[in-house]
Amino acid sequence: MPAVGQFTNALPAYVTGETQADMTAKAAKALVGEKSTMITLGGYGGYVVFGFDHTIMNQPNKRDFKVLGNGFAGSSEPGIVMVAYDKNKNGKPDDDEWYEIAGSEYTNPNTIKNYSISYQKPTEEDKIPNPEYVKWTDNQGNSGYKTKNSYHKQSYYPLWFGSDQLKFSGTLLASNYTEKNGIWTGKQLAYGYVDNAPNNSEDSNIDIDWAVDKNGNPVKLLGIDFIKVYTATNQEAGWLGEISTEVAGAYDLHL
Ligand SMILES: [Ca+2]
Ligand SMILES: [Ca+2]
Ligand SMILES: [Ca+2]
Repeated sequence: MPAVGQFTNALPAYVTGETQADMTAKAAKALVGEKSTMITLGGYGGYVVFGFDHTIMNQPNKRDFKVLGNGFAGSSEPGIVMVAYDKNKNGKPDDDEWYEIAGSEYTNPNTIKNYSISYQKPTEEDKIPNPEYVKWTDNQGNSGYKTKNSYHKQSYYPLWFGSDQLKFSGTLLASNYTEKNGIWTGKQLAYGYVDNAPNNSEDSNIDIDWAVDKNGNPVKLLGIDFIKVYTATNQEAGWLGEISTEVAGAYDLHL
């Protein structure tokens, strides 16, 4: 379920009449297998959940898995990772099986825990560009707009979703993009995020030992069976559009 974004309904492509299940199948086709391609998560909170065909073991003192994105120096659109170990072996990630990976910004004073945001479905699609395209409000008393740009003309609101309000919650990281002379640069975070460090970098590898519970206490997991990734920042970066995490598959570093 992506949030509002300039590649929503495009990566993967939505065709009129398709359902959430159809879109999930398209996302799976993009992410699963050796020849994976990208999906977009849109703005803050947009997410994807996927599982593996085996448990990725938590090896001591080693990073255990990697989620692929398209980050490179100056283009970091961090996504937060949640992990689940299928403790009750029912083949599903149950609510009480999820833990957050505490990346480098987890204890940053500018990080907001228990953040939530709501996006209102747009009523005007033909006005392009539109700086006041989709209104959002959050639980911190803030509100603003997601913009529509001239490059991407389709609706940025997930059209298969049956409600006029999209709501997401989680941890919010501080905006990491800055502009200088018309050039937008996204500062790379140290570790623990998706679509942040390049795929071929150690910095994009994740250690299951970084998992924490709701109170921030470290948890000892034998391994993980499921991953959730969601866009961690709520930022519009001028002509670049919204900052949105891309995901292009994942793998076990021990195989
Ligand atoms: Ca480990
Ligand atoms: Ca990206
Ligand atoms: Ca389970």
